[in-house]
Amino acid sequence: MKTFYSPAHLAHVPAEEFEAGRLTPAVEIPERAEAVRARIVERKLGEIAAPAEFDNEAVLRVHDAELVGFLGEAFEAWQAAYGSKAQSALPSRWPAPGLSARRAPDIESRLGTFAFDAGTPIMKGTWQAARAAANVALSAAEAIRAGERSAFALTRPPGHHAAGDVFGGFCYLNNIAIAAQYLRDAGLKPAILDVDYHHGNGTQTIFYGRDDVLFCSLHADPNYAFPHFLGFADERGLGKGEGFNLNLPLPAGTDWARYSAALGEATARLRAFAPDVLLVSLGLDTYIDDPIARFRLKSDDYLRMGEAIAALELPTLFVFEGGYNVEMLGVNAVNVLEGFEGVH
Ligand code: FKS
Ligand code: ZN
Repeated sequence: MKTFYSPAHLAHVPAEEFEAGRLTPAVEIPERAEAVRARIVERKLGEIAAPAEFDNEAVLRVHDAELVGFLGEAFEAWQAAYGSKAQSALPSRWPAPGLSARRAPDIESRLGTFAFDAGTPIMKGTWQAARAAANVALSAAEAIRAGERSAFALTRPPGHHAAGDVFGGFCYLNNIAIAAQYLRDAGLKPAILDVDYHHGNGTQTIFYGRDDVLFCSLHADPNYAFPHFLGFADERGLGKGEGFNLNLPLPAGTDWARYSAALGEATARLRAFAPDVLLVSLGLDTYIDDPIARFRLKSDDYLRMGEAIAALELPTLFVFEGGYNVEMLGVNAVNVLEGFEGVH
């Protein structure tokens, strides 16, 4: 399987996020993608290619120009306001209902109109990294469009929490949604399977009113897990999109027995949709020893996951999302890809 990867992610180095009333060390760090890259080399999974340059058009099919413009200029505005020692722009105020987002007069207020949490810093290299990740996803999508059976977009920063007009959850641009829309615009019928531990609220929102892109997600129940405000089972799509969004929230402690049953439900829905192409939001934070999550999948289970995805017999684009046990991240990610390829 061919992997697409850009070193631009190395310049995006979050230090801290704000949660539970305090700053905690960032977990979405460059070592993550490097661990996966090293394992791909070690296992000789296939070529690792640099992405092509895509212009903003494909990004703007999914994201509002206001968000894209803001992400491109936010860090400079932040430094202009707070000085060159202020290395991370994080919001501290939000226009909750009743307040006017339109009036945000300064950079910190503007940050709060575009970000939905305080865990997604904008640094000097963030925009370049996010934009390169979109190119990585688009290059992998183009490989599939041109006839490849599979491809892996080793994207970082991740994407599935970013919606058309908002960023957050370590995500700035929704890489998988941009890739899915690109394939849709090429005349294909895409379906998205999200196996990250966290619900892909951004991807859900982007396609919520549509019947031409199916979104299926297995994730930790938002009653106890991020993103908290979306991902419930009764969210089934809106208007003609009704029935084209499938959420399968799962309890804390979910192991492979429980998980694979839910995966069976998702694959049944995917089969019924009869897509031309499958895109997988590949998060490995379902792992038993993930530091921020509460599922109990083991490394060998990821081989079975890859096999279950391969059984759909579709051209498949894997897009990297979360997973924070850096030591096992490479093994777990590549196990899905090798399970898919039938190597084990
Ligand atoms: C838990 C703090 C939760 C935010 C978690 C974001 C998860 C991001 C992700 C992605 F794939 F996007 F990377 N903070 N103690 O894993 O879903
Ligand atoms: Zn996650």
